[in-house]
This record gives sequence, C-alpha cells and structure tokens, in this order.
Amino acid sequence: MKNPVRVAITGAAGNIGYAMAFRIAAGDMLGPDQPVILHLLEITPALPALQGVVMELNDCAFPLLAGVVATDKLEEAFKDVNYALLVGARPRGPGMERKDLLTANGAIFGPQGKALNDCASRDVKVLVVGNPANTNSLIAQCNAPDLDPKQFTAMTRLDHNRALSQLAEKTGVHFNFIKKMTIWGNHSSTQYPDISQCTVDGKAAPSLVERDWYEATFIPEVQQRGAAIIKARGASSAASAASAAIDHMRSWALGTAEGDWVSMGVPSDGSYGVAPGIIYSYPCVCKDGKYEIVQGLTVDEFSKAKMAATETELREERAAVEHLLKP
Ligand code: NAX
Repeated sequence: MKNPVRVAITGAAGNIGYAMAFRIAAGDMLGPDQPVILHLLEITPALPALQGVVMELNDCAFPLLAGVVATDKLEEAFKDVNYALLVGARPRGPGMERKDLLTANGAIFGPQGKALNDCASRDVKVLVVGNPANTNSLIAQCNAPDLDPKQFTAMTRLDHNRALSQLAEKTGVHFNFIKKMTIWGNHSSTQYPDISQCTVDGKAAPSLVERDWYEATFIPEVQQRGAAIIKARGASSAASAASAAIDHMRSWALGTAEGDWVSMGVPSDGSYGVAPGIIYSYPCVCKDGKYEIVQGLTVDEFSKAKMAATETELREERAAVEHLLKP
C-alpha cells in the first residue's frame, strides 16, 4: 500500500462536496491502492453539518480512508495537501449582477489561492468547481505566485461528459466508444462543445449526425444542460458534478487513455490563438501527473467564431476582477 496523500475539498458539506467525499474515500479518484487523508473545509456556520459528514465517512469504514481533517481555517484545510478541489462558492443571490458575483467569489478564491501558496504541498493539483469556475481559478492562481500557474485548473469535464452523453444518445453507440470530444472556453453558456475531431466507434462523428442537429440541438443542449437538470430535479447537478471532478483529477493524476483526450480549463498559452491571461478549456492529454494541450487540430471558420466568443466572455470576466489578480 502507498503512503496516504492529502485531498482538500472546500464546501464539503454542500451538495457536490457531499457527493464527492465518499467516492474519493472509496478510491474512485486515485485508485484502489492509494490511501487518502481528507481535508474538509466549510464556513463556520456549516461546521455542525460538516461534523455529520465526518461521522458518516467514519461509519463507512473505508479501507483507504487514512484520516479526516474538518475545519473552517484555510491554513489547516490546505496544509500539505496534494490535491485541492475548490467547490464551495458564493451562489448568485437575488438581484446580483454577474460583476457582483465575480467580486464576491474573488473574496473567497483570492485568500484560498494565497493559503494554497503558503501551505499546500509544492506538487498540489488544484481544480476549481465553484462558479464562475474559470475566473475563480484565475483569481486563485494569481494569488499563488510561488506555485506553477499550470497547477490551477477549472472544471469543464462535466460539460465534456454531458456532450458524450448527448452524442451517445443520438448515435445509439455507448459513450465508451466515443473519443476526442472537446469543450472549448468557459464553463458557461458560451462554451463551445466541438465534435469536429470526434470519432464514434471509429467513424467521424460529423458524418453520422445532421449538421442542423449539431448546431441547433446538440450545442445548445450541452450549453444549457445545467438549467435542464435544475428544472427537472429542482436542484442543481450534484452527483454528476462530483463525478466529473473525480474524472478530472483521475485523468490528471493517472493519465488519459491512449488515442483519446479530455477537456480541462487550463491557463491559456497562445494555443489556438487564445492569448495568455485566462483559464480556457482545451483538449488535453495527461501523462505522469502532467497535462499538455493537444496541438495541431484543424479549426474551421464556424469553430473559430465560437472559440472567440467564449474567449471574449472570459476576457470580460477577467476585466471585472482585475483588481483581485495581484497577490
Ligand atoms: P451548495 O450550496 O450545496 O454547497 C456549497 C457549500 O460551500 C456550502 O456548504 C457552503 O457552506 C460552502 N461554502 C461557501 N463558501 C465557502 C467558503 N468560503 N469556504 C468553504 N466553504 C464554503 O452548492 P453545490 O451544489 O455543492 O455547488 C457548489 C458550486 O459548484 C457552485 O458554485 C456551483 O455553481 C458550482 N457548479 C459547478 C459546475 C461545473 O461544472 N464547474 C457544475 C455544478 C455546479 O453548478
């Protein structure tokens, strides 16, 4: 058995945190031979609820759970952690503008970035789930000058998995046989789910579906899937979001499958004309605990316009929080 690694979850008593903690403790994220110590962070009023989560975790008697730290203090939450899943965020309140939401979350993700900088293991892998995920990740990254910017990512894997699910349903082929799906840009309704590189059971996906279905049904359905879940369930995606976060971290830590890739929000580096300065979702391959943006894909005019639109939104989000980007 390996030595335990430390995994932080913020907002651990919330819906996604609750769905996530048990699966990580069961080994779904890092494998059946990797013990974990969970560091669970909550705001002070939620500490009693968090204590209930700890009681349940202990009552599962998970063979891989080597310890649990439950706290409302950032330094304790991030001390020596190897993985940090930043889920807890400020929801949009009544009458709150997008700019207010961005600033309110900046007040959470700036200090969290600084605490990760000061307390986390130097190899920490950070995934931001809490919305607006890409810009929250940017804020955390900018407040952690001693860590490599590449250690900060944002979650678009749920969008990626939703796109797989829609295409599987349309083609009648199980998603196990769908490769090279891509989500470009922001985790928001401007994201661009792109099937141009996708294969379904070895065949080019665009040749299997009508162009009109792709543009008028598939793209908006993936973009609006979160709202559809809220309408159906009366609550936002929780188990699927937790599952996607686990997928993201597992791919990053343990690698992507040969001949396939995953979508990850990562610092833009000029790839595909997206200048540095934002966290943008790209197709990525992972190996040996590192990710690389897939290079050299052909991008047609339709894709270029969609990729630029979601980039514009991210630049606007950045402009709204510029004052929070200095440590
Ligand atoms: P909940 O409101 O159920 O849980 C959030 C938890 O975070 C609460 O328990 C709250 O006490 C805690 N919290 C708030 N501020 C905190 C802070 N400063 N430090 C520590 N904990 C804090 O929301 P939930 O449904 O779990 O969603 C969490 C976040 O994920 C939201 O921002 C949501 O918008 C976002 N999502 C992101 C997705 C993605 O694909 N990137 C999809 C799912 C989800 O909508």
